[in-house]
Amino acid sequence: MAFASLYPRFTRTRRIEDLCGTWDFQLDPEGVGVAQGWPEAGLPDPMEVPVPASFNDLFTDKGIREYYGDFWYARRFFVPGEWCEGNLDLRFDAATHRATVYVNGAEVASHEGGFTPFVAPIAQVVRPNDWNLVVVRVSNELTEQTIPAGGVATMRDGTRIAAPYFDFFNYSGLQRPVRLLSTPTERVEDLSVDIALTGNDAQVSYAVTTNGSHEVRLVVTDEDGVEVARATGATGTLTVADARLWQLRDAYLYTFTAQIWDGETLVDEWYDEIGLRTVAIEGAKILVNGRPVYLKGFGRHEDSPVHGRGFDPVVNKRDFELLKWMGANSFRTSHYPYAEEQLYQADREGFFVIDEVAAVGMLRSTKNFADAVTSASGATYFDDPLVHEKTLPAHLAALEELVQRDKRHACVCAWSLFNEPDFSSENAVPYAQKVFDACRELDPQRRPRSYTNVTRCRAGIDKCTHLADFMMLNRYDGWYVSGGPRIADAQQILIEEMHKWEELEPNKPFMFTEYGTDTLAGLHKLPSVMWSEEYQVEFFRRQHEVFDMFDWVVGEQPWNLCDFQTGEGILRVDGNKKGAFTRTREPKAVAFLLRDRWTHIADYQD
Ligand code: GCB
Repeated sequence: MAFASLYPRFTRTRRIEDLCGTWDFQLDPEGVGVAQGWPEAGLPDPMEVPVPASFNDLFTDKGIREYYGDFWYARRFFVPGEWCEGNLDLRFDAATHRATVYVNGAEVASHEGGFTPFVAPIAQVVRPNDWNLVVVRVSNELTEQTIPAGGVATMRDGTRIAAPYFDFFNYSGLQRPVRLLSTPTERVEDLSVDIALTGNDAQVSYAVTTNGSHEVRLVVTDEDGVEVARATGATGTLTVADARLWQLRDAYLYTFTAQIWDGETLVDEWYDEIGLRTVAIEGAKILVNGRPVYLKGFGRHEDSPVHGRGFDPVVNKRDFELLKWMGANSFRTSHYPYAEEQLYQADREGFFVIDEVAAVGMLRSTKNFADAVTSASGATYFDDPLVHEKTLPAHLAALEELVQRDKRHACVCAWSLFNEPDFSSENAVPYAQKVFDACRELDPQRRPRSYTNVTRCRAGIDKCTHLADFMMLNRYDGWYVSGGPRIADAQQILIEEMHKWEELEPNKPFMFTEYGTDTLAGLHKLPSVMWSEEYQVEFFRRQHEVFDMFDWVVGEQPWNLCDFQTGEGILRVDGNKKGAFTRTREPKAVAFLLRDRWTHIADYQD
């Protein structure tokens, strides 16, 4: 698993073939693919699709858009003979939500979880210097025992459609790049770093994992390619003297190259770009390099027209430009691990990323946004023994893959272990404790851990707040609670709750990780009414007044950067409209309000 999480790098010893492009695609509603020999023969009646992309919005057919079940991808790929001397792997950056991979008919990998990478070792089954067939069976089904959680609705004619427990469309498919990787037999499989600062120097303790026993070296170069430190041995500490630190919105990255040497012969090398910084919590402050920060940014989605959740570097670039224009310095990867390229971009741009595992929907409800305020059924998610037996292992596995993949990123400054879980029951505590403990064990940098607290579990109801190193609140007072003419009440409700938090969790940093109102771009009203741009502006002004009353509020990330696609329903008009920008990335009035506010709040508060 460790090797799978290393981002593919072309080096003196490693080769990459990009397998993005046109693939065959076929739905399998009856689940007959295996019995009919699709893994060996390929797909009998395929359509063409681009990879990476979500398949849902490519076609004009509603049945395809809403399709729920197994679906298949296939393509041929050429394997250069000289690549067959060492390891050969197919790397899938993401297959949503689970996949089984066959090469030339042989099953070579299967993977659960739609937002983290995995590899299929294929050296034993390929024909060198020839064309080979890869066939992938993917499923987009979800249950209460999967991460994320969801259900299914069966129509009278037997058609099944997704009933996700979350407020975003269940986009699926091969949504991120696929690559063929050639690496030496003996190779670097993992690198961990932990950073401490002493005076102007950075001490980096590191661990390189290889699958062999030859000598390991770690070489560090600066952005000009000048060597600044090196060490020999699989584990150790090295010092970067006079280190230029990675700072919020002022990034600097060193290249760490892990090598294996056999005497004078280079066996393998792999590199990563790593920022030197520390993150800590001290009292009610979040510190980066020992300095208190104020976080400004958004909860986001990987979502855009036609591509769905398909990897899109153009949209990602635009989103970073919007964030910078507004004076933002952070975002949360709501509600799943984002493409690795986004994190590398955040590393380079100096953004503080709250990295979220896809543990969303742990609330007994098929519409968590509607039932988020009060429990509709009374039963809580964590009262079900199956959740502890089956969901917990899936959650821990998803967390392990996330931390393993993202542990070296300077931008990843905190982990979000759940989004809006129903922590109103004592039965949630042992579950949450295990997830928090696992995170601490897995992360060599011991970054702060948290989860977003849902309105339903306001101050005093949530049983797990003691576990969080800092608290993240998602609040919609003024929208789902006391909206419209009651907005002044909403503000009081929030102030009262904040005073309660002050008593319950004194000396702990808090931030708002969601607040917002659905707003139809272009709808104007004087005086404001719900759904108008003016109402969104008024709501934000009032929220900010409350945040500014409490100096232990150390950040604000409204919901959402952009409008995004969701399942259909009477509360959604072609998706969720809480964006500061439309789905096509045009600003609503509130974007200017945020820009004005955030360009006047310093990243560092010292
Ligand atoms: C929430 C969820 C988010 C929803 C949002 C909303 O609390 O975390 O996924 O989209 O509310 O707009 O209702």
